[in-house]
Order: sequence, then C-alpha cells, then structure tokens
Amino acid sequence: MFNKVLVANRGEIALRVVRACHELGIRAVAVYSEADARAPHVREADEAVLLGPAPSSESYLRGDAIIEAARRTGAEAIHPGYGFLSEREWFARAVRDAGLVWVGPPAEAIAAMGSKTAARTLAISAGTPVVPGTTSALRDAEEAAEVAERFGYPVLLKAAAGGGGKGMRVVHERRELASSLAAAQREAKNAFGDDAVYVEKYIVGPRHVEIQVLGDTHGTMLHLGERECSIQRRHQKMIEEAPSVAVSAELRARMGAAAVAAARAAGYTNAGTCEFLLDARGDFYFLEMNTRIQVEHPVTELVTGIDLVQWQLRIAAGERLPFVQEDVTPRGWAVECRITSEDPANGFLPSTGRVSYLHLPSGPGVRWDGGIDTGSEITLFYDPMLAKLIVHAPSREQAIARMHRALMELSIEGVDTSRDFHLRMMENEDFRRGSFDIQWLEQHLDQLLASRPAPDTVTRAAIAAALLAERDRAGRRAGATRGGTGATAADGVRDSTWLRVAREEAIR
Ligand code: MV4
Repeated sequence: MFNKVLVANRGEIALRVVRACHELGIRAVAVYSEADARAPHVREADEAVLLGPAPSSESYLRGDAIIEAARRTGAEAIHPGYGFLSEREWFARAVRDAGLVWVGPPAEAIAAMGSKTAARTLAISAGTPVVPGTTSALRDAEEAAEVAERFGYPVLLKAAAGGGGKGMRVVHERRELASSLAAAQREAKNAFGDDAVYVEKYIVGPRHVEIQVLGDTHGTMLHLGERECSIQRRHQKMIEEAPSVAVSAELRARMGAAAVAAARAAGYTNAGTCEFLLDARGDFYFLEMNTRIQVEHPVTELVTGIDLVQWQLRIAAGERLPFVQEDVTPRGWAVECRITSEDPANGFLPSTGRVSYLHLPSGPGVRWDGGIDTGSEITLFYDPMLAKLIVHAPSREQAIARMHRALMELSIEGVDTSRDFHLRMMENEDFRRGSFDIQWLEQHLDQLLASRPAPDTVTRAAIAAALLAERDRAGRRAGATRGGTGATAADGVRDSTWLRVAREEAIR
C-alpha cells in the first residue's frame, strides 16, 4: 500500500479521500487555493501545498503545480476526486508519465468514454443496449432528417463531445430539424470546441438509473447495483437513493451485466458508473459512463457495505478484489440529500456568506459528508454543494423518515441552503410513493415551494424562536445600560411573526 497520497481536490470529496487514506494507514497531502487556507480538507490532511489564488484555473485545475506538489512531498499517487481534473485524459497521462500512480481508470478508458459516440460504439460492441440512434456525427440536415424518419420523432440531437446535458436539442418534427441542428452544432462548438452532433430517439419520461462498477487490475469486474438519480433540476442531481424502487433483483442483474460488459470493452479498471435511462416499460438504455468516483457514491457504500474510496486506493496499489458478484447484495435503503448554498425559494440562486452557526445531525443511520465548518466563507469561486446528508435504514419508508428527522436536526446559519427544500421533498406524496421520473422535479417545483412545511416543523421552529426570544430578553436585562434610546433590536423581535407564532404554539 502507498505511504502517501496527494488529494487533488477540495471540499467534501477531498475530506472523504483523506479519511479513506487515514483508515488505510496512508498519509494524505492536501492541495489548496488561497481561499481554502483554513478549509477542513487542509486541516485534516497531514500536509498541504498551496497551489495559487482562488479561481480554479489558477489552483485546482493546475495539473503541473499538482504533479510538482506530489513530487515535492514524496506522494506516490494522486486521487483526483470528482470534477476538476478527474476526467481529463491528459492529466491521467501526465500523472503516469511523472512516475506517479493515478487513482482512477487508465487514461485510455477515460478517452474512450469521453466521446459519447465512441462510448456508444463500445457499448454496442459489448452487447449493452443503447438508445436507438447513430454512432457517428451527422453530415447535414438532410442526413439528420433521414435518420429521424427512420427512428421516428421526437429525436434528440446530442454533442459527440458532450455529456451532462450540454448541447442537447429535442426535435419534435421535420420542420424544426435544420435550425435545431445548426443550434446544437453551434452550442457544441462553443462548449467543447467540437461541433460533431449525432441523433438519438428521444425517450419520454424515463428514470435516470446508474450502475456502479468496480474492477481490479487482475481481470475482476463487478457491479455494485444501481442508484436512482431522477430527482434532478437542470442536470444537477438533488436527491439520490439506492436501490431504486423501479429495479427488481432480476433487472439489477441484467443492468449490472450490461454495465460490466461496457466497462470491460473500454479496458476499464477502478471505480466507474454507467448511466442508463430506464423507461416506463422497464427497458433500459446505456447513456454514458462516468470515469470517476461520483458525488452520490455513499448510497452504494451504505447498502453494499463496500468502501468505494478505500477500494479505489487498494485497486490503484495493485490489490485484488476479494469478493465475487454473488457476495454483493444491497441491504436496506440509503438516501442522500445534497446540501447546497442555493436558495430554492429564489430560483436556486447561489448564496454566499459566512457560516455563522452549524449544527450537524447525528444518531442512528446518519452520515454527514461535509466540507464546511462554522466560520467557513462560502464564495462563488466553487461549486455550491456544501455537504451531503446520507441516511441508511432497513426500508425506504424508514430511510425517508430518518432523513426527515436528520434534516430537522440540521441548522446552517449565514447562507441560504437547500435544507428546507429537502424537508418538503421528504414530505411529498409522489416522492414517498417513489412515483417520479427525470422531469418530475422541474414540473413540481412551484407546487413544492408553495407547500407549507408540516405542522411539526412549525411547532419546532416556534419553540426555537421562543427560546431565542427568551435568551435575548435575558441578555437585555443583564446589559440594560447599553444603548440608551430604549429602542433596541428586541423591538423587531417583539413584532416578528415568529414570536407571535411561538406564543400561540407555547400556549397550546
Ligand atoms: C436522453 C434523454 C432522453 N432520450 N437521451 C441528459 C444528460 C445526458 N447524460 C443525457 N441526458 C438525457 N439523454 C435520450 N435519447 C434524456 C436525458 C435527460 C436526462 C438524463 C438523465 C438525468 C436527467 C436528465 C434530464 C434531462 C434529460
């Protein structure tokens, strides 16, 4: 096993990797930007190297500086986390060329899956079902029309170099095709520097179900079951769970085998994820493969009992997976809520500021993968995801109740967060029934934000407000000489709606 690993990331995932290192007896080297000098991932690591100013392009995206930091500190391997440099073929190659170990799939596998058309070709060769469509770029609108006619409208134009939904266009009929193709090509060119666009049959109202795979360098490739990721908004997942209500043991085995076959065809090793669309008839289609550890990996860890980040490190060090497919069975149910610094009531506008108060949930079945502390400064330089709250329980119903309880225990003051949104989701009937697809959240957002929190929520908030008001009154008595006008902030408190509600609730 390695003695020292450099963690080329920040926030919760950097801390997650540092923790895995420590459990394996590995020393962890953090890298950080000037904005992150006091960040938890820096504090918890054994050493840390400053990369540069706050902007990612001058810090976390500086591959040269990161490799140099590994050299200087004597780290033998680099774990990239997710985002930043994690899926850059050139960086995986540069790490290898520097004589360091890349904790991830081979650069060749990253490249193979980076092109969506190449990935489709690989999947087809492996016998993995893909959405009906082409595997090469469209020449012109004429060819696009021919193909669309063959598969039937609606069709979806996708950027070959794309992924994550950028450069996609739904086309409902022939007369929209030429202009949509031009727009998709322009968008693809701007976003990826490559205007290649191909076409797929548009699948209406599917779920997004993904399969975790894990392969060692000795030929063992296993799947670790599915994650249900349909609760998303603008391609940002908000809630993930494992398993999926839509996947039976039999379907899991078929989707798992399909994912393993696609991964094998790409020469894949280490942890990866095959994304599928699952339609209402139970048919599934390979979309793309993510060649990194994903944000939502903890739900898989909780239901399988397999520590994915530890195994990433052990596989990179050349260890063999000691289990076989039959050993991997999901137990219970896990749900993850992404806690972001966004204001759901305000179109999910990113919120900035200092975390002035933080109280974390705990107790049975609760896991907090966070990257913030009291005092953390939340800026616009990085992703708004502050933390993930993950729960595990014997059944889905119990997991949702547990998540609701844990969210009730959570307080974050100083920035707006997605906490209340998640509370409402846990109270939502469709969600509780498992009745949703990839369009559900965007279709129900207004209704969701308008719905009142459960009476229980109001009661607890009211009690808290009453206690705070009482504390403020006590403080005023103790320091009565301060000020002098008699008009204090407490007048505001006295008039507040919360205090009125608190009084009503206290009387009941
Ligand atoms: C699709 C699709 C429907 N039909 N392909 C979005 C991101 C990228 N990974 C592929 N995506 C989609 N591809 C066909 N042929 C619908 C989506 C899609 C989607 C997929 C997964 C999760 C959320 C989504 C939200 C909108 C559209």
